[in-house]
Amino acid sequence: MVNTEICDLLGIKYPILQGGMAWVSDANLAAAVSEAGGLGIIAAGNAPADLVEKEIIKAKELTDKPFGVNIMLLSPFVDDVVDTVVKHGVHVITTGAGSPGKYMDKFKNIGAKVIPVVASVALAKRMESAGVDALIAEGMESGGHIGELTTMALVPQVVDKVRIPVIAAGGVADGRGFVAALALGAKGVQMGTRFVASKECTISKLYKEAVVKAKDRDTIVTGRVTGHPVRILKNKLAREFLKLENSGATMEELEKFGDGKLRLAAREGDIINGSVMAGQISGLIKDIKPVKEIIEDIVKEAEAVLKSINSLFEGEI
Ligand code: TUI
Repeated sequence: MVNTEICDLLGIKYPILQGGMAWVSDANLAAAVSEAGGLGIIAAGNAPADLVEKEIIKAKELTDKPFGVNIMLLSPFVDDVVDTVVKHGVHVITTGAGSPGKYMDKFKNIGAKVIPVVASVALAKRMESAGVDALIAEGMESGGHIGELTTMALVPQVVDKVRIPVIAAGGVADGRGFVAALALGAKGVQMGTRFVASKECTISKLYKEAVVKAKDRDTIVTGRVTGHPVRILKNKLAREFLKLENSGATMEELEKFGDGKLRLAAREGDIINGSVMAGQISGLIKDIKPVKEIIEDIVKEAEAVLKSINSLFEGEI
């Protein structure tokens, strides 16, 4: 057993959240994670509100446990997605790629817990002042859109500067990472890539296998030039994107080139020309397991890790 204030805040058994990954985190994955005692999260990504609504309805059919929706604040449909989430009284709202400040009143009116993803201490403090319930401090080890700091450096600095609970994300995929996050002062973890390689994840098998096959240095960051750094697995698309970037292509050209590429990889299984977003921890992931096993193995492993660390301190005067 492991119990932190995140469990009580969100009404879940284990303080383990599943990252809201665009084109990946659907009702099926989210419901499986919530059923297994974690917090499943549906990703709105760049999807229109009616699609997000369908997933929310489906998740409610699949589980009666709490689940969340991640709102990607750069989405062209963000206002409609916010209204949909509010209409359905979603329990937990996480946000990414910006500040949810202007939507706070709407979320608070329905009693939802609001947990933005932050990549800096400054934004963490701003979000706390805006009245959010907790924070996800996400390091640059993560897949997808990232900040500049590593989880190791970011989490304790955020923890020291806010009073609300902090959840660590980026580079966590097993019991060791979970314990490390707790040691840094986090009250829970969010994992994305580990849940990509799960049975219940509905994306192309080829995408999952690419994660399992990946080694420690197989991810790369594109988009640094445009100010939208995105971590993906190295492939033809990554090489072409970087070439275009270094040739001085405009923001519009790069955006046009990147458009639809995540869907291409995740849903159509084109892992050569598509954008295979995945974290640095891919190299640690060696199998595709049921979600329940992933969560229970992490908790079991964490207990063993703690015992072995404890033994290092035994025998002291
Ligand atoms: O949002 C994510 N990860 C994502 S979103 C995404 S969809 C996408 N696809 C292509 C290009 C761009 C996005 C794929 N992966 N993680 C949460 C996250 N948020 N990481 C970093 C941030 C962040 C960055 C800057 C949050 C706020 C911020 O600045 C806001 C401000 O006001 O300072």
